[in-house]
Amino acid sequence: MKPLTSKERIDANNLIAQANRKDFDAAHVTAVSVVGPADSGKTSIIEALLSRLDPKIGAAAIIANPTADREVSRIIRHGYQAVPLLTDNLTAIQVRETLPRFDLHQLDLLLIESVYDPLSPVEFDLGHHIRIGVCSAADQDAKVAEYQLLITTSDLVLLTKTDLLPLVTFNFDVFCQGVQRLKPGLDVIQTSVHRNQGIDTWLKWLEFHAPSNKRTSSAPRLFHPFAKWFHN
Ligand SMILES: Nc1nc2c(ncn2[C@@H]2O[C@H](COP(=O)(O)OP(=O)(O)O)[C@@H](O)[C@H]2O)c(=O)[nH]1
Ligand SMILES: [Mg+2]
Repeated sequence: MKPLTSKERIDANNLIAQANRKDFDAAHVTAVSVVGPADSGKTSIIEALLSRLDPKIGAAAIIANPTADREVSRIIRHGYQAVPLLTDNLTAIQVRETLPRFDLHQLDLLLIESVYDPLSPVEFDLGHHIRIGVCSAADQDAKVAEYQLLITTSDLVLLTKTDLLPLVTFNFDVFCQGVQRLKPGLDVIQTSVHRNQGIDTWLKWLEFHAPSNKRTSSAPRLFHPFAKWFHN
């Protein structure tokens, strides 16, 4: 059989991504893609978010990277379901194959962590509603210029590990200018899981942007865009 061209693969991926999003909408699940380079702090911010989440909110995660089977334990220990996918190039098709493992109707929030590799950014729509681009203060400030697809497809950027800022040459203004050049108006939130900084701001941002107002009036309203997702 003739191998698919790159365009055919992306078209097929995007069709499946639409089917995923339809299923998430039908079950009133907000799907949040969390993407960034390896070691940028993605699992750490997901853990920090889950530890602040109101227990009434049904949440789960898909963790996609070559060592994901070890990383899922970091999510499970917070009491949430997490499914590993051993891949460094996540596709909507792989997400779809994983969905039967979740009871979507019990979920409000599905976090999908995957690795961004600027050299192979092929299938990128996973069927999510919101994409969080993750960059780290341990990286170089100007390197964001190489992360074009990550930034342009993100709805928010988290700059992680900001507790390191006094120790490294990373310039926050240079980083923000790089982000603005790629996608003017995109918000950047600074986070540090070590200092517990920025996590509540991120959670509030998510609460505000979740497309959860699609719940019907008869359905149980676990949350709405202005409801609190986190507990104090
Ligand atoms: N200093 C500092 N290190 C962090 C922070 N968040 C994560 N890390 C460290 O960065 C490394 C990679 O984190 P991880 O969450 O596994 O990254 P992932 O590969 O993007 O999921 C680990 O050694 C973490 O302890 C942070 O806020 N500050
Ligand atoms: Mg991870």
